[in-house]
Parts: sequence; C-alpha cells; structure tokens
Amino acid sequence: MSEPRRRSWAEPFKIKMVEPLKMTTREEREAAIREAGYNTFLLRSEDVYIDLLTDSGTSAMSDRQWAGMMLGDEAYAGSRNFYHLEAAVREIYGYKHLVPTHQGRGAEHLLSRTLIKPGDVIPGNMYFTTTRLHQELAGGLFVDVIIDEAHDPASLHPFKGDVDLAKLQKVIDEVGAEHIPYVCIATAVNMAGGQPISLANLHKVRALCNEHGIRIIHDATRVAENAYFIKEREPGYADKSIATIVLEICGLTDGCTMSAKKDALVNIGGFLALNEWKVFEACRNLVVVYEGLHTYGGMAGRDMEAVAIGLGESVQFDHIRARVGQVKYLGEKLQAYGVPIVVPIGSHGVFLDAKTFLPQLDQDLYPAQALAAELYLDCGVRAMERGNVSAGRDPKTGQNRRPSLELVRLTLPRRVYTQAHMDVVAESVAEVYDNRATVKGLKMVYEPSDLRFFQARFEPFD
Ligand code: P70
Repeated sequence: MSEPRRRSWAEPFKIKMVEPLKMTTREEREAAIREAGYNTFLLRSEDVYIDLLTDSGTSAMSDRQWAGMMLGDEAYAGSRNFYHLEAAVREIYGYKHLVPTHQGRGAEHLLSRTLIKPGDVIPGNMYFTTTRLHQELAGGLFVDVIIDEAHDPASLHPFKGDVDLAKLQKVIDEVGAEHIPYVCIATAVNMAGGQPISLANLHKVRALCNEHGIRIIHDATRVAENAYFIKEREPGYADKSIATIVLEICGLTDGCTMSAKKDALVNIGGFLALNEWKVFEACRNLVVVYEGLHTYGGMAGRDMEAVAIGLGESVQFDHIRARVGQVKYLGEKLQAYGVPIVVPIGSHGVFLDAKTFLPQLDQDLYPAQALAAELYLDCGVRAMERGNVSAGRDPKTGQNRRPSLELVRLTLPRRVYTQAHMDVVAESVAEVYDNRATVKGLKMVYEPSDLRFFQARFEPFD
C-alpha cells in the first residue's frame, strides 16, 4: 500500500488524553511574577498558560511508553528493565557499558569525579551550565573551542555546533594532552540555540584527538535532533536514516552523558555510557555512593523501561521531523514579524536575541531575564533566560561573565502543544515586540552561589 499523499508534515500521532490549561488575568500574572522575584523558574506551573520553560522532562510519553511503565520490575537489584535499557543503549547509540543515573547531571557528576584531576582542562563546543559546574567542582577548567559563528546570533552557518580545530589545537599545545582528560562534545548545542555539529567536523575532531590520545565524551542529550539536521543539511547524508546517523556520531566518541528527559521522551532519567572498561568500572563504583545500585542508579524500574522505549522512538524519522518542524513553524512566524531570533532556527526551541530586542538595556540589567518576565506578563507564556544570569560569574574575577549570547529560550516540549498554541505564542511575542521600548531592566536582589539562575530573585530597576 502506498502512503497517503502528503503536501506538508503533520504530527505523526493523535491525542488520547488531555490536560486542561488554566488561563489567568493580567492582574493575576502581575502578582505571580512579582511573587516569583521576576524569575520564571520560581513561578508556580499552575499560573502558566503555555509552558515553554524547557523541553526537559516535559514531553508526552507514547502509549507504548505508558504500557512499559506497567512492566516495571522494581527489584532492588538486577531489574529486567535495566537489561532492556542496556540493550537499547547498545543498539541505538552503540556504547558498550551503561551506568544509569537519576538524570543528566548525575552522569556528569560521576564522570567529572572519575576523570578530572585538579588543574585539568576540558575543551568543549560551548559550555552547558550543569556540565561546566561539575567540571569545576572536580577542579577542572572548561575552555570553549566552538567556532566563532556560534557566538553570533545572526550568523547563518549551518553547523554552528562545530569545533574550531585551531582553537582545540591551541589548547592542546598550551596545556599538554596529559592535562586534558577528555574533549566534551555536545550535539544540538543547547546554549548556542540548539545548533548542530556536522559529521565532517566530528571526524576531524576525532582524528586530532587520536593523534594526542585524548578521549571524546559526548553530551548526547539531543543527539537525534542533531542527526535530523545532518540528514537535512550535510552532503552525503540525505538518504541515511536518523538511526544510522546517530550511530555514526556515537561511534566517533568514547562515551556519553545523557539526560533522557529530552530526546528519550521521558519525565525523569539519565545515564552514562562508556566504551572503556576501566573508566566504566570507576564510575560504576561511584554510582552506588551517589545515585543508587548500579542496576537502577536512581531510576525506578518503570522509568528505565520508558527510557528504553523512548530511545527507539527518538530515532524515528516522522517523529523527529515533526518535532523540529514545529520549532521551525514558530521560528518562521517570529521571523516574519521581524522579531530578532537566533538563526538558523534550532532544534528544541526558538531563541530570542534579547540584546537586539531590548537595545536600551545594558547586559548587567539582565535584558533576557526582563524579556522573559515581560512575555509571561503578556499572556502567560513561560520562557527561560539564557544569558548573563545563566552564565554566572567568572570564578577568577568575580564579575558577571556577560556572554556574547543574551537569549530567551522558547523551548518546545515534545508532542505536547499544537500549532494553535504556537500561533498564540507568536502573537504574544509580537505584542511584546511592539511595546519593547517600554521594557525596563532588573536588578538582582538575591543571588545563590551555584547555578544562580534557578533561584535568583530580581526587582525592577528604576
Ligand atoms: C534544559 C535542561 C539539561 C541538560 C542539557 C544538556 C545539553 C545536560 C543537561 C543536564 C534542564 C536545565 C538544566 C540546567 C539549567 C536549565 C535547565 N537541560 N546537558 O532545560 O541534564 O537536567 O537531566 O540533569 O540541556 O535545557 P539534567
């Protein structure tokens, strides 16, 4: 039977269960954001209409995943779901050994403690907040080796996640390979706006690391989304399946940390996967200290089952096309209105360029934080700051890092919202854009020492 003729993509699923949304008045939202210290992380989810804070743990599971939840083997040791997950990771990613963890940062913690010695340097294609913090807590220093284009929101480079090989070579020359426990390679680079790394570039990174005997550890959190862009954009990959491309990416690296809450379509879970027995053994020793026994690592058996099934769903072409397609739909609507966003449109969300959006605000008045608060006020859409607040302070100078990218992320949960929701979001952003000249900055009145963006509080700056 031939496929029905299709002119455009549609969601490759129908909806079986719904969760009503609550709408609020402007007065209610004013009170809620004030109460939350102008930090969208501190809002109650009940006060949010369309929640685009994150795509992490917020996706809708499939009927197969929910059925899998009923097959949870909640034995303390040797759960059958662990073996299923181990087999899925071997089949879909190709890594040999699995250490389950409660979520991505659990894996980052174990890996950093195992491989990093004080004074070590970890080059990577842009920082991620939790990843860098665990590297620093282990005594390491993160060094950014992503191409310059990644720091320019307007650059149309198709692979803004690529590594600048000259920058990487320079780090190796300066500190010596013996002080580089691994190079950290993220796929669909989150802080750059969900931008992919190309396979051509990753092959070169592998060759350079091989020359110096340096490992590559992959942050595989959104690897399927990266694979979709490779299929779309990279010469020679149009006819390859997402699954084949994912295997090729993973095959160029020595192991991964994974937050299963994204690509793998679950509400909680993660893992570390490694090819080297010795490193695996050391991490497996640590998992029992910090997470749980090595056959559950902080997850329930049912959660491991849902991850195993979700990994398989993540590499289905129809799924990933609709997922990235929905992000593109929203992004193109905003572009048509002239709203400054990071281009090319990324994999998991649309990133507003707050510096261009609010040129009247100095970066230490936290334009992205102010814009996220303003968006919530307009109609209850919750977004996330990804700029000066997220970047934190330089440990040496104690000053705000003032990163080149000052962004607000409208992140799309997978399989949760419809096209009509995207239209409402676009209208709301357009409304705020029309009134942008009136938006004021913020001052930070409470600043936690670690990952300050989660709990910091602000007041309007007059
Ligand atoms: C987000 C979430 C998590 C994440 C990630 C990458 C590329 C590791 C992790 C950690 C949640 C989040 C985390 C910190 C700040 C804001 C939001 N990203 N690597 O929304 O995984 O959360 O499971 O510990 O994107 O982007 P986990």
